Amino acid sequence: MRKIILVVIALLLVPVYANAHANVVSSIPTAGGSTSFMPDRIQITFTENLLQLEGKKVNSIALSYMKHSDLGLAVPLTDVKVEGSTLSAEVSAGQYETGNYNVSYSIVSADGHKLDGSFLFTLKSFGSTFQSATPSATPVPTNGGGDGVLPLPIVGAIAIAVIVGLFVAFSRRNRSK
Ligand SMILES: [Cu+2]
Repeated sequence: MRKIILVVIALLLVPVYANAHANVVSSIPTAGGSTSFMPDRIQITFTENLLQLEGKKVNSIALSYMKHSDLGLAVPLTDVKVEGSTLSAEVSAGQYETGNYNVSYSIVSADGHKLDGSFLFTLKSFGSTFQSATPSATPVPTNGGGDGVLPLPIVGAIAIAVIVGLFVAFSRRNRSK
């Protein structure tokens, strides 16, 4: 009888475990927040430890300056590190323009589940530096790995704009009836 109870408990626990997907707990800078200085490291902490495989790039993080809403300029990141449930990378030394920056990440939690996402933060002070010794390292434009391929956050933004546009058009048409 005790064995049966244990099996039942084990079976009940399986879906709970399978649904324990990683989520973002916190980040530096705060998602959707604003900051006076570009931090020397971008950092994201998840609800679960991240998977690490020797010699394989399982988890990635990228930073881009959203010069215009439709254009992201990649900001070089180095020293990508996974420590438990935290993914971080060093921001290249230099000066950074004020405006919106997008952090995108692609991780695999220890249970093998993949999670992609992104968030924005705003740099408030022009020319903010975190290492004034380095004169200038303005974000360098890149093609993001493929000509004509829009980064996912931008595709998402366009999709939202289209949906909002359709919604507005639809509700206007309904009102005029
Ligand atoms: Cu999971």
